[in-house]
Amino acid sequence: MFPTLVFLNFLGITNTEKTKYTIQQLNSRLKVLLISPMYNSSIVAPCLGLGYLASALKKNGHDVLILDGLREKIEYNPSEWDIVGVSAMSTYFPECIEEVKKAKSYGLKTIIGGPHIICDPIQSLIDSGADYAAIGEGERTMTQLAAGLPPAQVDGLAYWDNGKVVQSKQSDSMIGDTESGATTFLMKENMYTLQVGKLKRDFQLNIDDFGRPDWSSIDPRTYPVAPHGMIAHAHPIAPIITTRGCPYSCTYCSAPITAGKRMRYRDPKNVVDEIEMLVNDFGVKEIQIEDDNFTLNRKHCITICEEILKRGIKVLWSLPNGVRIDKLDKEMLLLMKKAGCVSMALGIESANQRILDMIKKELNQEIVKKVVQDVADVGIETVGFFMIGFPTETKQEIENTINFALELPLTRAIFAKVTPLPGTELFDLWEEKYSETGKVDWKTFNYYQFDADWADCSFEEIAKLQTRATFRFYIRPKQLLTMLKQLNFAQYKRAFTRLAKILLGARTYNTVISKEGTIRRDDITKQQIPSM
Ligand code: B12
Ligand code: SF4
Repeated sequence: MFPTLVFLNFLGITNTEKTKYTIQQLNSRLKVLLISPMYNSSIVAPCLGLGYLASALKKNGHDVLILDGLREKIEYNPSEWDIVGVSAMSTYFPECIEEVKKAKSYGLKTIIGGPHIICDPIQSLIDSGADYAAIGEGERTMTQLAAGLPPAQVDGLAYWDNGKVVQSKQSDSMIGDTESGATTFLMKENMYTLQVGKLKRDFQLNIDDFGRPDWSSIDPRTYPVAPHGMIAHAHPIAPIITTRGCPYSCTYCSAPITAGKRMRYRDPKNVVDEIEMLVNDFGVKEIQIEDDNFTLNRKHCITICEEILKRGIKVLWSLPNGVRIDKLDKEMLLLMKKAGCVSMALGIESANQRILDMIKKELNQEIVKKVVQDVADVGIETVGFFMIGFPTETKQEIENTINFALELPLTRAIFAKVTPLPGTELFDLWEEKYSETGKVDWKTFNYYQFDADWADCSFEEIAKLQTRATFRFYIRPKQLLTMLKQLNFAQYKRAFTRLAKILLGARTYNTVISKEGTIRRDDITKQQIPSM
C-alpha cells in the first residue's frame, strides 16, 4: 500500500474525510504521543515499556514524544498528534482511562497498553473506550498498526468491530506442553503465544531485536532521586531489563502473564554495551536490573558480571524487583559483588510451608535461611519481600512470617498485603469465590489497600499486623541506622511519607481512595470474542 493510504487506513478515516487528510498528511510520518499517567506514587523512575515503544516507532520513521505524568505535566496540543498511547498498571488504570477520555475528546485515536491491559485486555478496552488495546508486548503491535496494517492483521490487538470487542488473528498450531494454566503455541518464526484462560498473548522470542529503549525520551538525568526500593546508592539511576519472562507459576504474580512464561535472554554483551552507554553518555551511576528472574540462568548472570569486570565499568547495580532465593549460590554472589552489585531483593513471601505450597512458590525455610545469610556474608544488602493475608491464612501464620523476617539478617523488609492481580490464579479464585459485588477499585491494587476478605482473620487485623511488622522491623537500631544513613536528603520526604502511610494504617487511607474509581466488571464471557 502507498504510505498515505496506509496512514489513512490506520487512522480509520472515512472516504469523505480523506481529501482533507491527504492534503495535510501527504507523506507525513505518524506523530505518536505516549503517556504514562500521573498517579499516586512515591517512586518516580524511567518507564522502560514506553522507552522500548518509542525506540521501535522511531526506528520505523515515526515521531514520538513520551509524557511521563510523574516527571512532567501531561499537557499537549492535540493538533500536533495523530494517536495517543496510554500505559497502565492496575493501580493507575483509572488515570489511564482519564487520559484516554481526554484524547478522545480532542478527536484523537487512542491505544492502551501495559501490564494491566495485558492481564485484562477486553474489559480494559470496554472500560476505557479506547480504540485499541495491545494484548502483549507493544513494540510489534504498535509498529504494525502504525504501518497501516488493518487491525485484524496486527499481532496482539483488541479493537472494536461493529460495537463489539474483537481480537486480531490467532494461531492454533500447538507445539509446546501445557504448563499450569498456560499453553505455549508457535505462532510463526520468532514468536510464541501464551494462552491464559481464553485469551492468547504474543511474545517475540529474540528480544535483542527490540534494541534498547529510546533513552533520550526517558533520560535518567531528568528523574528525581526516587528509585524503585527507595534507596539510591548513587545517582542518576537507570532501570534496565536483561531478560523477559518467568517460567514459575506463583499464584499471586502476574509477571509470567505480562512478560511470558518462556524465559527470553538478551545477549549479555549487548546488555553490557547498554550499561556502558548509560554510564558514558548519561552519567548513570547505578543500574537497577528489573528482570523478574535475573539469576535463573547462572551463565547469563555470570557472563554479564564478567563482562562488566573485563571492561572495567565503574557502576553500582541492584536488583530491586527480587530474585529467587534458590537461584543464588556463594560463588555467584561473590562475583556479583565484585562486579558492583550492592543490593538485592529476595522473594521470601511466607514462613509457612503450607502457604508456600499453596501459592506454588517452590521454596522452603531452610534454603531461605542459608541463602539470606550467604548474601549478607558477601556484603550485599538484602531486602526481604513478604506477603501476608493469603486465602485461609491464620493470624498465627502471619505472626510466624513476621517473626521469621525479624530472625533473618535482612537490611530492609517489605510486608505486602496479598492482592489478587488480574490474570493470576488468585484473581480467578477471588472472582469465583469471594467477590460479592463484581466491583473492583483498581486504585486499591497496591498491596496495602485491597480487602480480599479471604484470610482467616479480618482486613483490620491484617492491616494492624502489616503496620506492626514494619514498625517492629525498622525500629531495631541496626535497621534504623542503616536506613537513615542510606537515605540522602532528597529522599527523606518521600521515604517518610511512604512509611507514614504504612504506619498510619492502610484502612484510613483506603476509605479515602476507594470512594472514587470504582469500576464495574462486565461479564466478559457474555461478550462474543470471535477469533480472526
Ligand atoms: C519496574 C517495575 C515497576 C516500577 C515502574 C517504573 C516505571 N516508571 O515504569 C515501579 C517500582 C514504580 C513499580 C510499581 C508498582 N508495580 Co511494578 N513492575 C515493574 C517491573 C518489575 C518491570 C516493568 C518493566 O519495565 N518491564 C519491562 C517493559 C519492557 O515491559 P512493560 O512495562 O510491561 O511494557 C511493555 C508492555 O506492557 C507494552 N506496553 C507498556 N505500555 C504500553 C503502552 C502502549 C500504548 C502500548 C501499545 C503498549 C504498552 O509494551 C511494552 C514493551 O514491550 C514489572 C514486572 C514485569 N515483568 O514487567 C512490575 C509490574 C509491572 N508491577 C506490578 C505491580 C503490582 C506494581 C505495584 C502495584 C507494586 C506496589 N508495591 O505498589 C506498583 C504500582 C505503582 C503505583 N504506585 O501504583 C505488576 C503489575 C500488575 C498489574 N496488573 O498491573 C508487575 C507485572 C509485577 C508482578 N510481578 O506482577 N513497578
Ligand atoms: S514471584 Fe517471581 S518466581 Fe514467582 S512467578 Fe513471579 S517472577 Fe516468577
